Amino acid sequence: MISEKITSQQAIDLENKYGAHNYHPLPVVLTKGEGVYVWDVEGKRYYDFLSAYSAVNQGHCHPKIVAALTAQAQNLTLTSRAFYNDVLGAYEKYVTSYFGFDKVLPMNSGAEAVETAIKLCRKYAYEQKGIKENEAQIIVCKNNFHGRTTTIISFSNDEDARKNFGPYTDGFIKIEYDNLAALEAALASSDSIAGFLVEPIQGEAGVYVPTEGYLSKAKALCEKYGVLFIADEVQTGIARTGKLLAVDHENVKPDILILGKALSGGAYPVSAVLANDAIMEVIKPGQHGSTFGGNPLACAVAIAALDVIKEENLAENADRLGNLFRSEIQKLVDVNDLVNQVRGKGLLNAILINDAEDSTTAWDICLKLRDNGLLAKPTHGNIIRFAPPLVMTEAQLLDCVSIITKTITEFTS
Ligand code: IF1
Repeated sequence: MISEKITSQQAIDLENKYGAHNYHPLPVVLTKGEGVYVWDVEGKRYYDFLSAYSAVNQGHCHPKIVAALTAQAQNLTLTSRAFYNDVLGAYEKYVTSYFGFDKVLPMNSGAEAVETAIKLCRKYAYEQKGIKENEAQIIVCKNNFHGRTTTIISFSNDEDARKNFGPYTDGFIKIEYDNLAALEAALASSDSIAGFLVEPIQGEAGVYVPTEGYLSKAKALCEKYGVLFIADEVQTGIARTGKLLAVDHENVKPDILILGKALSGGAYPVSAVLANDAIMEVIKPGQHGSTFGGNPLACAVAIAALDVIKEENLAENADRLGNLFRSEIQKLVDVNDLVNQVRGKGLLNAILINDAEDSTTAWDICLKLRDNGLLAKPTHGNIIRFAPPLVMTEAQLLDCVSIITKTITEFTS
């Protein structure tokens, strides 16, 4: 237990010296989170406008989720799946009926759930569709982000994410996002197409919301060609975009649904893959698993986290506040040349800074936002993502709009 208080600089120095440099964090050192707020070690309070990349939709340290975590932690945290326990089945019943699928395969990180969905899709293709073994192809979109394992970065086109991590995993076809003609061409290109893996909104790419109808038409094309529609809702799910799932905006039911992040409200790594029996039953004992997957602590936390989403009407709140946020920030876009566009859905939004992708302007603006009490971080180059916890009130949102407006208006590079 670290007992003595350390300064921000001491904490930064420790991470620099003893930690891998796989991130370039904004220089702020946090020590407490509650609801929409976080505090740094010097006691300064900030609005959190990143929500740990949409893992803290329910707000930091939500009392109901923390209570579930601490209660379960007093009894039983991990059994492995070598034995049954009294929480996993109850969670599986709860989460499958919550999202409307027959079965769930519980994992821990989002990337693990994406990997699980890939394995499930391939196995279904070989054993149910008769695709020749080792020849299954999965269609993915350019500028995707689905995690950082070797297979997942094999189908990334982000050089930072994939360079010098080869040799790469085969079996993926990259197409243009939000392009139905490209999707149909790929679907028709071979009899070995097993699945289409897609983010309903491309988050890391810069919050790209596809054309209205893209998801429902893409699903219809997948049905036409007998290909599984796999929705990666790790970032867009759990009420973030103003509906329980982003695919709900178009009433699309994926064949395979991938969840993570806010499935636990940020209190514990919990991810999940949901599918109906015809697909999920291709996995037999010993063919997939994980030490921590579906552990009692994760299940207790996830039940509480999902309860909160419904009890506090967080999807409706995200929808209403998202519309308010975009309409308010649009007023800034209309008068300030530094901001080209505001885009998003629900409380997953981003602004496009009018500067070169490799400029430091977005970063410098985030440093000023920090000084003004709001934490956000650029995604690619000149795009700043804004994703506060969904428990935000209208008054707090308008306070944040004025911080963003003030910061951008006063910003001189
Ligand atoms: C980082 C952002 C990136 C995801 C989608 C799967 C995963 C993610 C749609 C994997 C994870 C995180 C990873 C984190 C930054 C953040 C992120 F878009 F959310 F901001 F990178 F794109 N599918 N996204 O967004 O889940 O294994 O991380 O639990 O790696 O820098 P994970």
